[in-house]
Amino acid sequence: MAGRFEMGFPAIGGQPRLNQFRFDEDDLCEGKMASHSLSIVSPATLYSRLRSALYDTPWLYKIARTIRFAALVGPWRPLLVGHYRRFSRNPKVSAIGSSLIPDVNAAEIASTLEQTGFAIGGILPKDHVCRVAEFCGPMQCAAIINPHEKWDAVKEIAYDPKFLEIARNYLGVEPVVCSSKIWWSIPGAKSEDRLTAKGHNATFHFDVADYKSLVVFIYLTDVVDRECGPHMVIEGTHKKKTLSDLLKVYLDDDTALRRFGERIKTVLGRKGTFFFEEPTAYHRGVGAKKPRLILAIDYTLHRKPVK
Ligand SMILES: O=C(O)CCC(=O)C(=O)O
Ligand SMILES: [Fe+2]
Repeated sequence: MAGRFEMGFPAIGGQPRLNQFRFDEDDLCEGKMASHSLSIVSPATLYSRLRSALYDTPWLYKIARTIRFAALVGPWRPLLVGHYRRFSRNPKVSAIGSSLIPDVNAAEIASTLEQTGFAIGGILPKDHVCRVAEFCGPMQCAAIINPHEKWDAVKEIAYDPKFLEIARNYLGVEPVVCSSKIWWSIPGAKSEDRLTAKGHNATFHFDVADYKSLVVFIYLTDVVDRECGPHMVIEGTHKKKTLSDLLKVYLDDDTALRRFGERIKTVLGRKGTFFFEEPTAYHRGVGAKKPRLILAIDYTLHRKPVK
Protein backbone atom coordinates (compact mmCIF):
# COMPACT_ATOMS: atom_id res chain seq x y z
CA MET A 1 0.00 0.00 0.00
CA ALA A 2 0.95 3.56 -0.60
CA GLY A 3 1.52 4.79 2.97
CA ARG A 4 4.66 6.67 3.80
CA PHE A 5 6.54 5.07 6.63
CA GLU A 6 9.88 6.03 7.91
CA MET A 7 11.82 3.90 10.25
CA GLY A 8 14.39 5.44 12.48
CA PHE A 9 16.15 5.33 15.79
CA PRO A 10 15.12 7.03 18.96
CA ALA A 11 17.06 10.07 20.07
CA ILE A 12 18.91 9.00 23.16
CA GLY A 13 19.17 10.84 26.44
CA GLY A 14 16.71 12.82 28.51
CA GLN A 15 13.65 11.43 30.16
CA PRO A 16 10.81 10.93 27.71
CA ARG A 17 7.88 13.21 28.46
CA LEU A 18 4.61 11.67 29.39
CA ASN A 19 2.10 12.41 26.79
CA GLN A 20 -1.07 10.48 27.04
CA PHE A 21 -4.08 9.65 29.06
CA ARG A 22 -5.27 6.15 29.53
CA PHE A 23 -5.87 3.76 32.30
CA ASP A 24 -3.04 1.26 32.36
CA GLU A 25 -0.73 -0.83 30.31
CA ASP A 26 -2.65 -4.04 30.57
CA ASP A 27 -5.94 -2.24 30.22
CA LEU A 28 -6.34 -2.96 26.55
CA CYS A 29 -9.60 -4.71 27.00
CA GLU A 30 -10.98 -2.73 29.88
CA GLY A 31 -14.44 -1.60 28.94
CA LYS A 32 -17.09 0.10 30.95
CA MET A 33 -16.75 0.60 34.65
CA ALA A 34 -18.89 -1.46 36.95
CA SER A 35 -22.31 -0.20 37.89
CA HIS A 36 -22.68 0.00 41.67
CA SER A 37 -26.44 -0.30 41.61
CA LEU A 38 -26.42 -3.98 40.66
CA SER A 39 -27.11 -6.37 43.47
CA ILE A 40 -25.87 -9.45 41.58
CA VAL A 41 -22.20 -8.95 40.87
CA SER A 42 -20.92 -10.45 37.65
CA PRO A 43 -17.45 -12.04 37.47
CA ALA A 44 -16.33 -9.15 35.22
CA THR A 45 -17.46 -6.61 37.83
CA LEU A 46 -15.77 -8.54 40.58
CA TYR A 47 -12.59 -8.65 38.52
CA SER A 48 -12.77 -4.93 37.86
CA ARG A 49 -13.28 -4.19 41.58
CA LEU A 50 -10.40 -6.44 42.48
CA ARG A 51 -8.23 -4.53 40.02
CA SER A 52 -9.23 -1.19 41.56
CA ALA A 53 -8.33 -2.55 44.98
CA LEU A 54 -4.98 -3.78 43.66
CA TYR A 55 -4.16 -0.38 42.14
CA ASP A 56 -4.33 1.09 45.63
CA THR A 57 -1.60 -1.29 46.84
CA PRO A 58 1.30 -0.90 44.37
CA TRP A 59 3.44 -3.81 45.60
CA LEU A 60 0.47 -6.17 45.54
CA TYR A 61 -0.48 -4.88 42.11
CA LYS A 62 3.02 -5.61 40.83
CA ILE A 63 2.92 -9.17 42.14
CA ALA A 64 -0.54 -9.75 40.67
CA ARG A 65 0.52 -8.26 37.34
CA THR A 66 3.64 -10.43 37.16
CA ILE A 67 1.63 -13.57 37.92
CA ARG A 68 -0.95 -12.66 35.28
CA PHE A 69 1.69 -11.80 32.68
CA ALA A 70 3.65 -14.97 33.43
CA ALA A 71 0.46 -17.03 33.07
CA LEU A 72 -0.30 -15.45 29.70
CA VAL A 73 3.12 -15.03 28.10
CA GLY A 74 5.42 -17.34 30.10
CA PRO A 75 7.33 -20.18 28.41
CA TRP A 76 4.08 -22.17 28.02
CA ARG A 77 2.60 -19.50 25.74
CA PRO A 78 2.98 -21.48 22.47
CA LEU A 79 1.21 -24.47 24.05
CA LEU A 80 -1.67 -22.31 25.25
CA VAL A 81 -1.97 -20.57 21.90
CA GLY A 82 -2.06 -24.01 20.24
CA HIS A 83 -4.73 -25.14 22.68
CA TYR A 84 -6.96 -22.13 22.06
CA ARG A 85 -6.46 -22.43 18.33
CA ARG A 86 -7.61 -26.04 18.42
CA PHE A 87 -10.52 -25.64 20.77
CA SER A 88 -11.62 -22.05 20.16
CA ARG A 89 -15.36 -21.54 20.24
CA ASN A 90 -15.26 -17.86 19.35
CA PRO A 91 -18.42 -16.96 17.46
CA LYS A 92 -18.09 -15.99 13.81
CA VAL A 93 -17.55 -12.26 13.42
CA SER A 94 -19.56 -10.75 10.57
CA ALA A 95 -17.72 -8.23 8.46
CA ILE A 96 -19.31 -4.91 7.56
CA GLY A 97 -19.44 -3.87 3.90
CA SER A 98 -16.57 -4.07 1.46
CA SER A 99 -13.03 -3.40 2.60
CA LEU A 100 -11.60 0.10 2.96
CA ILE A 101 -8.19 -1.42 2.25
CA PRO A 102 -8.74 -4.04 -0.47
CA ASP A 103 -5.13 -4.02 -1.71
CA VAL A 104 -3.54 -5.04 1.57
CA ASN A 105 -2.14 -8.58 1.59
CA ALA A 106 -3.49 -10.17 4.78
CA ALA A 107 -1.23 -13.24 4.69
CA GLU A 108 1.88 -11.12 4.24
CA ILE A 109 0.96 -8.82 7.14
CA ALA A 110 0.23 -11.80 9.39
CA SER A 111 3.54 -13.41 8.56
CA THR A 112 5.51 -10.18 9.16
CA LEU A 113 3.70 -9.78 12.46
CA GLU A 114 4.59 -13.31 13.46
CA GLN A 115 8.26 -12.66 12.75
CA THR A 116 8.71 -9.11 14.03
CA GLY A 117 5.63 -8.29 16.13
CA PHE A 118 5.00 -5.29 13.91
CA ALA A 119 3.81 -4.61 10.35
CA ILE A 120 3.12 -1.49 8.38
CA GLY A 121 -0.20 -1.35 6.58
CA GLY A 122 -1.04 1.69 4.49
CA ILE A 123 -3.36 4.68 4.58
CA LEU A 124 -7.12 4.56 5.07
CA PRO A 125 -9.32 6.61 2.73
CA LYS A 126 -9.21 10.26 3.76
CA ASP A 127 -12.97 10.80 3.94
CA HIS A 128 -13.36 7.86 6.30
CA VAL A 129 -10.60 9.07 8.60
CA CYS A 130 -12.16 12.55 8.64
CA ARG A 131 -15.48 11.02 9.68
CA VAL A 132 -13.78 9.38 12.67
CA ALA A 133 -11.81 12.50 13.60
CA GLU A 134 -14.96 14.66 13.45
CA PHE A 135 -16.65 12.50 16.08
CA CYS A 136 -13.70 12.98 18.41
CA GLY A 137 -14.23 16.73 18.61
CA PRO A 138 -11.75 19.06 20.31
CA MET A 139 -8.67 17.84 22.16
CA GLN A 140 -9.48 16.28 25.51
CA CYS A 141 -7.57 14.49 28.25
CA ALA A 142 -9.80 11.47 28.73
CA ALA A 143 -9.54 8.62 26.28
CA ILE A 144 -12.66 7.64 24.33
CA ILE A 145 -13.35 4.05 25.32
CA ASN A 146 -14.73 1.53 22.83
CA PRO A 147 -15.75 3.98 20.09
CA HIS A 148 -16.36 0.94 17.83
CA GLU A 149 -19.44 0.20 19.91
CA LYS A 150 -21.04 3.59 19.36
CA TRP A 151 -19.70 5.20 16.17
CA ASP A 152 -20.37 3.59 12.80
CA ALA A 153 -17.20 5.05 11.27
CA VAL A 154 -15.06 3.20 13.84
CA LYS A 155 -17.24 0.08 13.73
CA GLU A 156 -16.70 -0.09 9.96
CA ILE A 157 -12.94 -0.15 10.58
CA ALA A 158 -13.06 -2.71 13.40
CA TYR A 159 -15.29 -5.01 11.33
CA ASP A 160 -13.67 -4.29 7.98
CA PRO A 161 -13.34 -7.62 6.11
CA LYS A 162 -9.61 -7.11 5.55
CA PHE A 163 -8.79 -6.17 9.15
CA LEU A 164 -10.75 -9.23 10.29
CA GLU A 165 -8.89 -11.42 7.79
CA ILE A 166 -5.55 -10.14 9.08
CA ALA A 167 -6.61 -10.81 12.69
CA ARG A 168 -7.87 -14.27 11.72
CA ASN A 169 -4.62 -15.05 9.93
CA TYR A 170 -2.40 -13.80 12.71
CA LEU A 171 -4.33 -15.18 15.67
CA GLY A 172 -5.18 -18.45 13.94
CA VAL A 173 -8.77 -18.38 15.24
CA GLU A 174 -11.95 -16.45 14.66
CA PRO A 175 -10.85 -13.20 16.34
CA VAL A 176 -12.59 -11.46 19.22
CA VAL A 177 -13.11 -7.74 18.56
CA CYS A 178 -12.20 -6.99 22.13
CA SER A 179 -11.95 -3.23 22.58
CA SER A 180 -10.97 0.05 21.03
CA LYS A 181 -9.72 3.36 22.25
CA ILE A 182 -9.02 6.83 20.88
CA TRP A 183 -6.77 9.24 22.73
CA TRP A 184 -4.88 12.47 22.30
CA SER A 185 -1.20 12.99 22.96
CA ILE A 186 -1.20 16.46 24.44
CA PRO A 187 1.91 18.66 24.29
CA GLY A 188 3.27 19.53 27.69
CA ALA A 189 1.11 17.00 29.50
CA LYS A 190 2.58 16.08 32.88
CA SER A 191 2.59 12.73 34.52
CA GLU A 192 0.22 13.99 37.23
CA ASP A 193 -2.37 14.80 34.56
CA ARG A 194 -2.55 11.23 33.51
CA LEU A 195 -4.99 8.67 34.76
CA THR A 196 -2.31 6.03 34.78
CA ALA A 197 0.74 4.97 36.73
CA LYS A 198 3.73 7.24 36.22
CA GLY A 199 5.96 6.53 33.28
CA HIS A 200 3.58 4.45 31.30
CA ASN A 201 3.20 4.80 27.61
CA ALA A 202 5.97 7.32 26.86
CA THR A 203 8.45 4.77 28.20
CA PHE A 204 9.06 1.53 26.34
CA HIS A 205 6.75 -1.11 27.78
CA PHE A 206 4.69 -4.05 26.66
CA ASP A 207 0.99 -4.77 27.15
CA VAL A 208 -0.54 -8.18 27.70
CA ALA A 209 -4.15 -8.45 26.63
CA ASP A 210 -4.19 -12.17 25.93
CA TYR A 211 -2.00 -15.16 25.05
CA LYS A 212 -1.86 -13.62 21.61
CA SER A 213 -3.44 -10.39 20.43
CA LEU A 214 -3.24 -7.80 17.75
CA VAL A 215 -3.60 -4.03 17.84
CA VAL A 216 -4.38 -1.99 14.76
CA PHE A 217 -3.22 1.59 15.28
CA ILE A 218 -4.55 4.37 13.06
CA TYR A 219 -3.16 7.89 13.15
CA LEU A 220 -5.99 10.41 13.08
CA THR A 221 -3.61 13.35 12.72
CA ASP A 222 -0.44 13.70 10.64
CA VAL A 223 2.53 12.14 12.41
CA VAL A 224 5.30 13.18 10.08
CA ASP A 225 8.15 13.97 12.46
CA ARG A 226 9.25 13.49 16.03
CA GLU A 227 7.39 16.57 17.22
CA CYS A 228 4.10 14.88 16.29
CA GLY A 229 4.64 12.21 18.99
CA PRO A 230 5.18 9.11 16.82
CA HIS A 231 4.67 5.56 17.95
CA MET A 232 7.82 3.48 18.41
CA VAL A 233 8.18 -0.28 18.49
CA ILE A 234 11.06 -2.70 19.01
CA GLU A 235 10.87 -5.44 16.45
CA GLY A 236 11.12 -9.05 17.51
CA THR A 237 10.54 -8.39 21.21
CA HIS A 238 7.11 -10.05 21.24
CA LYS A 239 8.46 -13.58 21.25
CA LYS A 240 10.14 -14.22 24.55
CA LYS A 241 9.90 -12.57 27.93
CA THR A 242 12.32 -13.30 30.75
CA LEU A 243 11.19 -13.21 34.37
CA SER A 244 12.98 -9.90 34.75
CA ASP A 245 11.09 -8.49 31.72
CA LEU A 246 7.82 -9.66 33.27
CA LEU A 247 8.70 -8.04 36.57
CA LYS A 248 9.78 -4.71 35.12
CA VAL A 249 7.49 -4.22 32.09
CA TYR A 250 9.24 -0.89 31.36
CA LEU A 251 12.53 -0.28 29.57
CA ASP A 252 14.44 2.99 29.58
CA ASP A 253 15.76 4.37 26.28
CA ASP A 254 19.44 3.67 27.02
CA THR A 255 18.77 0.04 27.88
CA ALA A 256 16.52 -0.32 24.85
CA LEU A 257 19.22 1.05 22.57
CA ARG A 258 21.89 -1.13 24.12
CA ARG A 259 19.80 -4.30 23.93
CA PHE A 260 18.01 -3.77 20.64
CA GLY A 261 19.78 -1.08 18.59
CA GLU A 262 18.51 -1.02 15.03
CA ARG A 263 15.45 -3.04 15.88
CA ILE A 264 13.93 0.12 17.37
CA LYS A 265 11.56 1.62 14.80
CA THR A 266 9.66 4.89 14.67
CA VAL A 267 6.40 4.96 12.70
CA LEU A 268 5.79 8.14 10.74
CA GLY A 269 2.85 8.67 8.44
CA ARG A 270 0.09 11.01 7.35
CA LYS A 271 -3.36 11.09 8.91
CA GLY A 272 -5.00 7.74 8.16
CA THR A 273 -1.77 5.72 8.35
CA PHE A 274 -2.40 2.34 9.93
CA PHE A 275 -0.05 -0.29 11.29
CA PHE A 276 -0.28 -3.54 13.22
CA GLU A 277 1.38 -4.58 16.43
CA GLU A 278 1.52 -7.53 18.77
CA PRO A 279 1.32 -5.51 22.01
CA THR A 280 3.72 -7.80 23.84
CA ALA A 281 6.47 -6.22 21.72
CA TYR A 282 8.10 -3.28 23.51
CA HIS A 283 6.62 -0.01 22.27
CA ARG A 284 5.95 3.56 23.33
CA GLY A 285 4.51 6.87 22.19
CA VAL A 286 6.95 9.78 22.01
CA GLY A 287 5.99 12.90 23.97
CA ALA A 288 4.27 15.13 21.42
CA LYS A 289 5.03 18.80 20.74
CA LYS A 290 2.03 18.93 18.38
CA PRO A 291 -1.25 17.24 19.40
CA ARG A 292 -1.60 13.73 18.11
CA LEU A 293 -4.84 11.74 17.86
CA ILE A 294 -4.73 7.96 17.51
CA LEU A 295 -7.20 5.08 17.33
CA ALA A 296 -6.32 1.58 18.53
CA ILE A 297 -8.46 -1.52 17.93
CA ASP A 298 -7.65 -4.69 19.86
CA TYR A 299 -8.33 -8.18 18.55
CA THR A 300 -7.79 -11.09 20.90
CA LEU A 301 -7.46 -14.87 20.72
CA HIS A 302 -9.53 -15.75 23.74
CA ARG A 303 -10.16 -12.77 26.01
CA LYS A 304 -13.69 -11.41 25.79
CA PRO A 305 -14.72 -7.77 26.04
CA VAL A 306 -15.74 -6.55 29.48
CA LYS A 307 -19.49 -5.90 29.41
O1 LIG B 1 0.72 6.34 22.15
C1 LIG B 1 1.36 5.43 21.65
O2 LIG B 1 1.87 5.51 20.54
C2 LIG B 1 1.51 4.16 22.42
C3 LIG B 1 0.60 4.09 23.57
C4 LIG B 1 0.71 2.85 24.33
O3 LIG B 1 1.53 2.05 24.11
C5 LIG B 1 -0.21 2.56 25.41
O4 LIG B 1 -1.01 3.42 25.74
O5 LIG B 1 -0.15 1.44 25.97
FE1 LIG C 1 1.18 0.21 25.22
